[in-house]
Amino acid sequence: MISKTQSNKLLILTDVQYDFINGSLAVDGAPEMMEALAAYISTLPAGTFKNIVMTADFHPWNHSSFKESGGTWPVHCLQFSHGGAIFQPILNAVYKHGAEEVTMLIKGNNPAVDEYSVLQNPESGQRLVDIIEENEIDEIYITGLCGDYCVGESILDLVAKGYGDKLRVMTDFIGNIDDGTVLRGIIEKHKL
Ligand code: VGL
Ligand code: ZN
Repeated sequence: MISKTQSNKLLILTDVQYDFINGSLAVDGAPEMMEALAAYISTLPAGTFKNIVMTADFHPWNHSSFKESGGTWPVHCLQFSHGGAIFQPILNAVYKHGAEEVTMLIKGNNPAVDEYSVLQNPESGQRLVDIIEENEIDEIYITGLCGDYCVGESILDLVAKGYGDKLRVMTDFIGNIDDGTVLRGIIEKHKL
């Protein structure tokens, strides 16, 4: 699929957190898919990705997206909880990969706002843009959970920032809450 070439590659692993895999907001098929993603990263030549960014939903206990606070979701990805932790097989694969830099970016930390896309978080969004620009990234590979929310919204924001031509959407490693319709719609609409 991906070879180590001269182009500077960034891998974005979106919200590969236990609550979306086998916790309170578990996505169908996510355990197998995320194991497969970890295995895939492990097979790549070291340093295929110059940069790896891992995003994390990082909610305070009273986050407005939770049902008990008037939102739509069950409690998930509480700050520093097990459910909010990064799936260990992926973390292991990432740390062994030999990227120049691995960066953790949080979002959803403000109780008043939901930030599906990492670019909606002011600090993390700016950091991601800086990483893309400073490393002269040519290709942005995006994976993770969930395609119809956080991955999809991040794709839309990256397209809006002008990075559509660099985007590579790895649908084999993106789990969806719906049947994939939302993500397919985004990919088709923006010709990704
Ligand atoms: C997400 C629902 C609520 C996601 C985050 O990561 O896609 N979905 N919070
Ligand atoms: Zn959330």
